[in-house]
Amino acid sequence: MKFDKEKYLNKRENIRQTNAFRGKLVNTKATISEKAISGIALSVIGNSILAEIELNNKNVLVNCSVSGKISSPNKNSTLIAVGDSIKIVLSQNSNNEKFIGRVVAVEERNTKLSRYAVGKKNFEHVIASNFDYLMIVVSTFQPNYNKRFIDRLVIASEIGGIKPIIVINKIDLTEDLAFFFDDLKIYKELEIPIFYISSLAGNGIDEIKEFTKNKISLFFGPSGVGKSTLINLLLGEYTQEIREISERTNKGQHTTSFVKMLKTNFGAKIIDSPGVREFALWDIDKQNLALHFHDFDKYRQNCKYYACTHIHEPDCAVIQAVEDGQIDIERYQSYLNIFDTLEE
Ligand SMILES: Nc1nc2c(ncn2[C@@H]2O[C@H](COP(=O)(O)OP(=O)(O)OP(=O)(O)O)[C@@H](O)[C@H]2O)c(=O)[nH]1
Ligand SMILES: [Mg+2]
Ligand SMILES: [Zn+2]
Repeated sequence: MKFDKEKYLNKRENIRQTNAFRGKLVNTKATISEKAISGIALSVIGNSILAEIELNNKNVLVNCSVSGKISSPNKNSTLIAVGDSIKIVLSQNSNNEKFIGRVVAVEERNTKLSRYAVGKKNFEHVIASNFDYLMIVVSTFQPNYNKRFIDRLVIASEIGGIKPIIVINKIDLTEDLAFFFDDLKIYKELEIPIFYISSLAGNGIDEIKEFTKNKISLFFGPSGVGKSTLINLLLGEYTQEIREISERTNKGQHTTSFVKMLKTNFGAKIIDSPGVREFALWDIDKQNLALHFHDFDKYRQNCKYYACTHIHEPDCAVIQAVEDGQIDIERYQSYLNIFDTLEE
């Protein structure tokens, strides 16, 4: 793979800003100014937050900063994530032309997608909050999908209280769609909706529009699967003023470098996000992992040991079901895989 310097620098800058940001103090007891108004964070880049607020019965965007202590119920967690409900004190800039805001508080998150923060012990990295659907976007080929990734994200969505949806993009790259239907059968059995689409040829886009209407959906997945291409189709002509540095300098690369919420003209709110390679689960341990594998549910109760981990214990009904072909062997592989990466 070619080294992409701009992408690297963008990424490094984001990490630097995020780390600086994490150092901010959280004050859970602060009294919030009566002047503060409510808003939603649409993008968070380091210290600068783009928020949507209601002003004179109209929704407007306002650039905000964070300074000093902010009141928040979330400890050891991302201070402000896209989707967060925030409280803002407004003021006008020096020319009295434009409103600017200062974030003074963050509210409790209803739903969220969280991962274990990279390189930081016991710190929750919230990718986005207060949304409905986690659209797990993968492609048929270029890059090939990986079911271990899907399994992790299905668990993360359950932990965060979000409904998982699988989106298989780039179906134009295969002539054997039946293979994918068969390979992903287990997720259908788990009642996870699956969309087969091509953002290049336009297949399945109307179905995605219909499905995401009046909902807030985070599009999440590995780099290059086509999240932004799909999102651009959903946005159509209607674009919002959230530009990326790389788009502005127009170097011809569109790799997404930060999370941002966008509005469509058909009533869906869409969150685009940078591609991920690894995803360490947050808020789960070895003991409760199996509870998130619902295809194990009907066997688990027949294990001989109450605290069976379904790995080495004798008379394990889950292992028996795998051997009998009743549990998908790849799901069991995922289980083992994730089990190994978790704390006791
Ligand atoms: N063949 C084919 N190519 C596609 C399709 N959708 C997107 N692509 C191509 O895949 C490449 C990556 O697309 P992006 O939309 O930038 O992917 P992304 O998931 O947003 O990537 P990151 O922002 O890096 O996470 C581009 O060259 C797209 O033209 C599709 O349905 N079929
Ligand atoms: Mg992208
Ligand atoms: Zn067992």
